[in-house]
Formats: sequence, C-alpha cells, structure tokens
Amino acid sequence: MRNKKTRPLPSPLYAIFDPSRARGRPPSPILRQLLDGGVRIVQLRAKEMAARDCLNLAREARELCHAAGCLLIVNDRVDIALAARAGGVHLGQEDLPLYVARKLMGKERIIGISTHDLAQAREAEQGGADYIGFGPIFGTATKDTGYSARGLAMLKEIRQAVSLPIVAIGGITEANVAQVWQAGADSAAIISDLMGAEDVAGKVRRILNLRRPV
Ligand code: TZP
Ligand code: MG
Repeated sequence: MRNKKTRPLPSPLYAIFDPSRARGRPPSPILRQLLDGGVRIVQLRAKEMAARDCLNLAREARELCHAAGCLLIVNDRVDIALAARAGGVHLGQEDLPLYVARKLMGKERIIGISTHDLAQAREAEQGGADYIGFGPIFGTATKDTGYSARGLAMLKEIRQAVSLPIVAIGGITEANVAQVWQAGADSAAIISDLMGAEDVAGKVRRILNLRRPV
C-alpha cells in the first residue's frame, strides 16, 4: 500500500519531550533548551496529562518548534496532533491502527509506528508508515514494553529488511548513541538522558557533535 516516496527524518536525534520526566521543572523552558541545542525532531509525550492540558502544551510546542524549524510529533493522540497542527503523530501497536490514523491525518502529515520485531516493522512499512520506531534497543526504566532488550544485532536486521527511516529507542544515552547510528538507525530517540539533564541544551549539543565531529 506504499504509494509515496519515503521522506528522510530531519535529524539524527529524536528528542522525546516528556514533561513528567523533567525532575519537576516547567515544560516550556525544557523545550526551549532542546531547540536551542539544535534538536529538529521533538515528540511530545504526555501520557498522564489531561487532554486539554496536553492540547495547550501541544499548541505551545507547535509554535516554538515551528519558529525553530523543528518537526513536532505528538505521541498517541491523533486528535491532539490535528488540533495543534503538529507535523505528525507517533503510534504504538495498541493505539489507533495505521490505516485509520492515515485517513484522519491525511497524506502530508507524518505517522510513525513503534515496532519491536521484524514482522511489525514490515507491516508498518507495507501499511504506509513514514518511519518506524524500533526498540527497546537497550534496557530502559522509562517504559515496560513487554519486550526484552532487542540489541544492536536485531537493529541491524531491521535495517536490512526495511527501507523506511528507523528511529531506535530504549536506553539510549550520550554514552551509547554512536553505536545505534553505527548499527543503521537514522535517528535515536532519547527520553531520560535528555529530560533529566542538568544542562539540556548542552546535552543536545554534545550528542549532535558525536554525529558530526569537529
Ligand atoms: N518505547 C520503547 S522504549 C521507550 C519507549 C517509549 C522508552 C525510552 O526511554 P529512555 O528513557 O530513553 O530509555
Ligand atoms: Mg502509544
């Protein structure tokens, strides 16, 4: 069902902006720091937030991201992604099915699908996803996906099997991100190591510099 060319992701770092993991700090300054550091893909992940609060935050994030030339993706919620005019939505295996989300989102907006094995990755590609998330690559305390750590070898297998952009996720930090790119991920999704950082912009800069050494 793939009827369009795959679009490359705009950044090797996919920052997951989850305000509940920011050690009590207010959300907007953290997002500004991500953007100041040079992030060009941000996913808003606000699982515990009421829909209305999430919408307000998504609208604010959309303005900040738009001004910075950053793609904003909303986790889980097609309705909020559309209402906030985000660039796309990210869906897990238990969220709305891809074909339903595509009908609602249209062709131009981006849909990313979380995958944990080869069959899911292929299915997402066949179904017309714009990118796949794949993980958990390493052990992570942030989310119990029900899957063991997939490892770099499995990431390489997925890289061989699909041509869609791959966003690796799960336990990725400044210390191991280079291995993830090396194994074929187009982008690395990071929550804890970014949201928990004392100096968020500095953390982003250091990570991006690992991709393009001076
Ligand atoms: N999906 C698979 S692992 C994960 C999600 C949302 C959590 C990743 O968080 P962290 O803190 O970067 O390991
Ligand atoms: Mg989800």
